[in-house]
Amino acid sequence: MPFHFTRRAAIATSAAALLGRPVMAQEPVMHEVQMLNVDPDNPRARQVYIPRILVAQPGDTVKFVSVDRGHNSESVPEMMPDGAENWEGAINDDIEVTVSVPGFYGYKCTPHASVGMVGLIIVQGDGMMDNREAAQGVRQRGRARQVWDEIWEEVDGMDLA
Ligand SMILES: [Cu+2]
Repeated sequence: MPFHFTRRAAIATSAAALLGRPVMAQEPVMHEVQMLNVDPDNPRARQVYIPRILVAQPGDTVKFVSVDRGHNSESVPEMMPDGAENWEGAINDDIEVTVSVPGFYGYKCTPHASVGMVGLIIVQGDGMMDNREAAQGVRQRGRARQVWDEIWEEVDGMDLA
């Protein structure tokens, strides 16, 4: 029924215009996070995720790529939004994680968390800030504490709205 289709489309268009958003939902994106022994831009930084802060949209996939051996990605349950699924990759495995719940996702390399191999995924959308404080409030150990301080400071400077 072309008439109904057109009318519905027109309503959707005006609603989207009111919200200041594009009419069509964004296509899901595949992001990559590299697991590395050395940061290519800073040889003094060892055991790193690049990028260590990633901004994604609900429905996107994050692929952790085992560029160097000996690493994995494991979500930190206390640093996950309510309702989001935890993950635990095996050492040396590339894994793909689809993120659907807005919020802050903290993760770590199981063998290297204590030397600061940690990272953050921020999924934008309604409720994004709900676990922001809880994630930052998690007690960190060793070098991870310093890295998380740097991460949260960087997050504070980001325009995430
Ligand atoms: Cu590692």
